[in-house]
This record gives sequence, C-alpha cells and structure tokens, in this order.
Amino acid sequence: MTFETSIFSKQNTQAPIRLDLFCKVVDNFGDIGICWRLSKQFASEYAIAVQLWVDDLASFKRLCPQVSLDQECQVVEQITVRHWKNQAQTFSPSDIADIVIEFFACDIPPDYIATMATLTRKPIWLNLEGLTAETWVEGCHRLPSSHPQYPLTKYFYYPGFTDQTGGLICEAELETNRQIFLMRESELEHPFLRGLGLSSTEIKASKVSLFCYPHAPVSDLIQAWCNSSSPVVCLVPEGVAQTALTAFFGATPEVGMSKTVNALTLRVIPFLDQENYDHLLWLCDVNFVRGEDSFVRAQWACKPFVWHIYPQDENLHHKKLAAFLDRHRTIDPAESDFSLAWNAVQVCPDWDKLWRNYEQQREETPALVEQWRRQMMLNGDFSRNLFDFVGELRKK
Ligand code: TRH
Repeated sequence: MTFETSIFSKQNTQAPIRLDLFCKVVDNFGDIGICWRLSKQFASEYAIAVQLWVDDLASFKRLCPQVSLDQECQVVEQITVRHWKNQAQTFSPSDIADIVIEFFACDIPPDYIATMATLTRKPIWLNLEGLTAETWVEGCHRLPSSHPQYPLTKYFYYPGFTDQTGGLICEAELETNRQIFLMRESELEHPFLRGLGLSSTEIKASKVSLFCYPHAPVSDLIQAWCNSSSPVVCLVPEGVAQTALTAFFGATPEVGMSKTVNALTLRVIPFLDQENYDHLLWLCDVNFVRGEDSFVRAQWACKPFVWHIYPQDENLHHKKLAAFLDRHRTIDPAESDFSLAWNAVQVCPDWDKLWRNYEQQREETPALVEQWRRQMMLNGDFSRNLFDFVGELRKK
C-alpha cells in the first residue's frame, strides 16, 4: 500500500497530498535548516506537495543559494516557498493544506487557524518540537492539545533518540549516498577537498570541521592544535568563530584565507549549501557541530564529533547535554570530557592534554559511531514515523 492510499484512503482523489510547513527563524540556521531538510524529504520520498512558509529568506539563502530574496512565492527544488511576511494574511478554505505543521511552536497566522476550523474535514495539525535526549520527551510525544476556541486539535511531535519518540531525520538514501560519495572522492583524488583549497599534505592530515557558537573556547583549542604532535587541518565555514579567527589571522577572516602555525593549518571555507556541508562532515576526521541539525548530521556521518549545545537560560542546556552524553558515552568515551569542557560545564585546566587524550581515544571510535548509527536507525526515520502517525490520526 502506498503512503497516499494508506493515510488518505477515504479521499477519492489522485491529487497529491498538500502539506504546509510554517517556519519562523528565531536565530541562526537550525530552524530553516531542519524545515528545508524535511520539505525536501517530504516532496522527494513521499510525493507530497509541500509549501514552506518562512519569514527570513536571507538566512534560508545561506544554506540554499537558489532562494531569491525578493519573491513572495517561488518554487525551489519542487517546494513552493512562501515568504511569510506577517500574521495579517487572510485565507480561503482552498488554501488550507491536508497536513499543517508548525515548527517549534511558531504561531501560524490566526486566519489560517480560523479557516481550518471551518472545514468539514479538518487538516492534521502538528507542532514539531526540538530535539533533546531527556526522558520526559517520551511522555509528551504525540500528545494532543485542543484549541481553546475552535474545534481543532494540535498534536505535539518530538524527534528523539528512542523508539518512544519520532526518531531522527534520516533520508532513505543518505547512507548509500555517503558511501558512494566517499568512494568517488577517494577514487578521483579528492575533488571536494581540493575544491576547498586543501593541498595533498593537508588532505592526509587529521581534518577537523568547526561549527560552534561564538562563546566556544576556540582560541584555547586553536592553541592546543598548534601544539599537537601531529598535523591538524581545521576547516571553518565563513562567519563561524569570528573573534578567535580574527585573533589567529590578525585580520578579519575571509573565505580562502589560510594560515599555518606549527602543527595547525586553519582554513576559512565558504558557508556550504546543506548537501555540501554533509560532504564536509563525511570527509573530516572529527566534526565540531552545534544546535540541532548539524548535530544530527554529524551522527549520520559516522565520525567522532563534539557538540556545542545551544545555550539556554539557567543553564538548562547543561541538563540536555548530560542527557545526551548519558546515552552516547558508551559509544564515544573520549567525548565526555571534551564536550563538558567545550560547553564550559567543566573548567579545562589543560587543553593540550585534553586534545591529546581525545586524539588517542578516538582511534577506537569508528566502530562505535557506526554502532550508534545503526542503533538510531532502529528508531526509524523521523518523517516516516511522522506520516505513520498522520495515518493513525486519519483513521480515527
Ligand atoms: O545554526 P544553529 O545554531 O541552529 C539552531 C538555531 O539556533 C535554533 O534556533 C535552535 O533552536 C537550534 O539551533 C537548536 O545550528 P544547526 O541546528 O546545526 O543548524 C545549522 C544548519 O546550517 C544546518 O542545517 C546545517 C547548515 N549548514 C550549512 O548548510 N552549511 C554550512 O556551511 C554550515 C556550517 C551549516
């Protein structure tokens, strides 16, 4: 049974299922990063007609250069992208999609909600929540919430690390694509890395990608890499760790800049589109990632990674970090100390030693990170799980 017939079996129509996804960019790139990734997956793997409403096209364009900044409505890779300018927009019943998703509790336009309420066949309405490894998520996942004013129910849907959550976003072809890409990259003598400016010597060195929030102790780590006993090449997308990089280069960092100090070569690379950012993660030996989406992609890259968690008031993020490390520690024992120092949960008296230990211990990590990938795959892909849930709701 295809997805379409299974979830909309009562709907005698060949028209594709329509899904509206609303994304408010609170800050940075994770909100649109995740929504864009989901939109592409919904369209390509489920043949769904996706309309992505996003309020900040400039952030979107950083990770998807095809986006044009001045269009209210445009089609990008089969997705209809709508510039969500304000809440005052009005809608007619035919505007309302079959599935309506709001991302991170962004308030969708009031008239959209009012119009949903007028329909005989109400759309499925979901709120996608943020990723955390904390156990309370399992109790909140899939919970309904009745609208105070209208006969509408919204359901909370959580990604997560167990089979009692929605799992992690993982496209069907991701692992195959990774294997093919890695094979080609090595057979063709590293076109991707050469394209980023790396020399043959740099390609052989320990390669690290760096994506973190501005408060990360990057200067300490840079110093430790300079003092390392083996060469380290650090690749930093433009705009990341500006202060530490300015101090290192003695000038504002720009794409193409590179400088070697003792064991370390540091290169500023372009901010890549999402697909190429995956390629970077696949090719580096260690990935420093942050937030939510790059954090998940690092896990699918099957390489050791260090997570810079999104900071929250009252150090709530420390709890979230601990919850993740509790689950992941057995997989990557070297990660714990490093992560705690990187996130300022623990003071690090000696970064040289910390990096040295991390380097030594991570020799054992490849098999373990693969084991983690398999374990996470058992929870199922987030989108697949989500549409199974939509199917269940439809049958009610
Ligand atoms: O950018 P982030 O910090 O995003 C978020 C937001 O802060 C959000 O509000 C918060 O809720 C969330 O973190 C926890 O980090 P994240 O989630 O990793 O998103 C970055 C996106 O940018 C991701 O989709 C990968 C993409 N990216 C590229 O496409 N190219 C690049 O070169 C880089 C560095 C990232």
